[in-house]
Amino acid sequence: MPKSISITPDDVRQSGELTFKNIPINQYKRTLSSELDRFAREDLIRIHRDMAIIRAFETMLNEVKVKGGYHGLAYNHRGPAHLSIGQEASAVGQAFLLNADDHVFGSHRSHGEILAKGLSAIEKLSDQDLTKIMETYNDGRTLKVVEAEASGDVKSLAVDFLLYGTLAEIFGREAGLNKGMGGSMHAFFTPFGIYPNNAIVGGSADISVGAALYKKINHKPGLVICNIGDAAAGCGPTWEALCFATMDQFKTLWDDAHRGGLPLIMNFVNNFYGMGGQPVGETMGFKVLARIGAGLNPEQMHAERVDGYNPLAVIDAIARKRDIIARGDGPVLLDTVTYRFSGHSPSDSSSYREKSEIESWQHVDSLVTYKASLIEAGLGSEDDFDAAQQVVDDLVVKAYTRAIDLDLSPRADLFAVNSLLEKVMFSNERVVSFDAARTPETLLKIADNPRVKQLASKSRSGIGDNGELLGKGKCVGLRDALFEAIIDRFYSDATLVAYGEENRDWGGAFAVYRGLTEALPYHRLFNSPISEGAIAGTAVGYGLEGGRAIVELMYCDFLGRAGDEVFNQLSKWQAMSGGMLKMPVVMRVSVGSKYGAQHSQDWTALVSHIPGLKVAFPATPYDAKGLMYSALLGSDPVIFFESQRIYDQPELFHSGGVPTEAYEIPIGEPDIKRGGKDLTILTIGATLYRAMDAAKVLEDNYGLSAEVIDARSIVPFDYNLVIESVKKTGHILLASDACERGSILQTFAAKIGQLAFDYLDAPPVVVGARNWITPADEVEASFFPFPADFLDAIHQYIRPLPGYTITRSNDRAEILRRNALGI
Ligand SMILES: Cc1ncc(C[n+]2csc(CCOP(=O)(O)OP(=O)(O)O)c2C)c(N)n1
Ligand SMILES: [Mg+2]
Repeated sequence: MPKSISITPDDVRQSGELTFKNIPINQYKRTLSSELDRFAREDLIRIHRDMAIIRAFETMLNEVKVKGGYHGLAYNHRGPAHLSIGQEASAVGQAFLLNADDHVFGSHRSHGEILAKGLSAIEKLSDQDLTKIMETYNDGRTLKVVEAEASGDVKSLAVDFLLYGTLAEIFGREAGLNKGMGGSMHAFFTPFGIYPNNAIVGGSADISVGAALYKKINHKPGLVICNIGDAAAGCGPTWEALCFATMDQFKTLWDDAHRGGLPLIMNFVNNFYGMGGQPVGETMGFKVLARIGAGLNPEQMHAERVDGYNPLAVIDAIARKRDIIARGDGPVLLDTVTYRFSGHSPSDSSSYREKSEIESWQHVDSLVTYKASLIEAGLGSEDDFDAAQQVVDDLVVKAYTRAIDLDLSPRADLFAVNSLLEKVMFSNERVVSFDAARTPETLLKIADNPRVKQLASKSRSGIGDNGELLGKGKCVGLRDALFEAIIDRFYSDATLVAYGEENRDWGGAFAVYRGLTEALPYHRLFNSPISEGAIAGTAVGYGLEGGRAIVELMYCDFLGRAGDEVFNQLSKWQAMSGGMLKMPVVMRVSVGSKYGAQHSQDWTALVSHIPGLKVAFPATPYDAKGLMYSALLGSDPVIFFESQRIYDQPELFHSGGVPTEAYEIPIGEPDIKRGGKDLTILTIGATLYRAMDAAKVLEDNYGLSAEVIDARSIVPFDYNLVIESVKKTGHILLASDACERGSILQTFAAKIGQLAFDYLDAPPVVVGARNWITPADEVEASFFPFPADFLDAIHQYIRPLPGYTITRSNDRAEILRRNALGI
């Protein structure tokens, strides 16, 4: 909270009333004939064509799913098809005015939006641009299929490209828009401004906010539209996204060049159903969805209900909302009324609605009513539209015939070594700046930074000239080392932003960012709401748009609050895009120790289990700085664990201490912290220091030399160093502060057992925390592994220590007893 905002009792204790503005509902009153002065005749006709294309495309898919083929050609599409038959006008109306710079995100039901946005972009882009896009995208693979029989102009070819690319993607073919790795619910095509569609209900909400944030911070043209369903209004992340999007600071605290609301239209595609649940009358209480705007900010997000069965009403709304955004008064909220004739999916038997209800909407089918108004306005005859329909049907048949042909449209060979998915799970690039042409915006020279100056007087090493341990206050600690890497990167990459809870002014919850507030303007370092989902989700949107973000969840215990964003979004989009997107997002999370059950868990296993995330956990200042540099120079999502136990830990291992200059430690390389020949101890995180203590006891009391290896990274992880160590020692113990059951160390142990079986004299043993809640700090030794636990495990399972007395029995009977109890 900045000091400039003062809370006074006189202000906040005053009595009064809060008033609301009226929220417009379906206020568009014009007829098509009265729009002839605002629209070109061919545009009005094209609106109908685009709706007809979507209808034909979705009808084809419905037939494929229900009848096992289309146009006499059998095909078994095993994947999903959430169709939008009936919803065409809302998609085409929305896309009509948009340019390729305007980015549209969507839901599982987005085929129609993809086609509408694509058709609109094709209309607006020059032939030259279209040709370039088609020739370069996916190395020209998609174009190659459609250009073989091309006969028309570039725009016609581009329409073929769009239909085929979308369908090939739905059918999982390598020439699809995302090389078949996205599929029906996730397909997208960024050159036309079609951004990721999301199978998680409400999943696009916070991602879109992040995309709008990217545009705003980096002065990129265009706006962002988030299309989510009406039932998504009940999702927590949607609310977090709305809160994040409407933060006051955009319009008050950010500097002149960046002041103003986000360029975002949060559009609820309101078809009045979830799958079968009904937000109005059953599962929600708002009655009219647009009402929710009233609770978000004084502008009520300019909320409005618009008739999505009239494409012209939607165009009118987009035009007006675009003006609001252009004057810096966004974001805006639309409640676009529509209805799907089709089921939730083709297997839906519509048990939750009356046939008469569907028929009442079919009665006002926008394709029929809009066509009637075109004819009435003299823009065509029935015969003209019949002929146009034939052209549309032929387009869909052509796309279908090509997309089902396995010779023309093969799937990626995922059995091959170095397969497509192996290549796109991570992008593995080193990128100094995602906008090298721009000078990073900062407030003072790095040398003038008060913390940088303060650190200049500290010892870089925790060990003095005579080998003595120096006091922590005198040395550069782990939090300082992180700060040095982070602040330096802010002076090299203009797109880099940091945000999260208490990031500004407070200096980050654990003071890693102290000194950053002085260095960075608001738009590069800001406080977010307490919205872990939105912190993660907006970073996903920011990253996939082309910027680099470092975000913080105070405690890794809060990962659950950002579960979907971390597990399904951050980790997935590089691969689901077929390698078209990058995700340069570093998420800092900390592991606590003395704050009890909900603030002291090591959840490395959770994120390490999810394919698509890199995971690092340094335990020394030297490693922390080098790994942070690598994370902030990479192009992949990194979950960066830090232990609160050791934030002030000086460097004890690297000779010379923490270098002042930049250096990188590759993510994935463990490091020997103590050489030895009798036993290997592999640790993750702060457990390193307790392993060092145990190693000393082993040396002093039992004459055994333990080799201590610090994992430093978890994903990726190069096992070679550990295997080499085991070859020498024949024994390995693995330790971390994570609960032992399901710990990532169990995977490490199994792998080492498998790969180094011939060299091991005993199976690898994992020592972790008990499978309990984290108790009070005073009794933490009963929970976290301490040196005595290491010695117990070594004595009982690795090699007996002469004369050793067990501290806490952990024999076979005891392990069986505890496991039978689930503890
Ligand atoms: C988080 C989450 N919960 C549940 C589902 C299963 N699901 C898929 S679509 C859907 C209904 C979504 O309704 P709405 O958001 O209104 O979109 P619509 O299907 O009407 O287009 C549900 C419950 C899901 N995909 N994601
Ligand atoms: Mg719905």
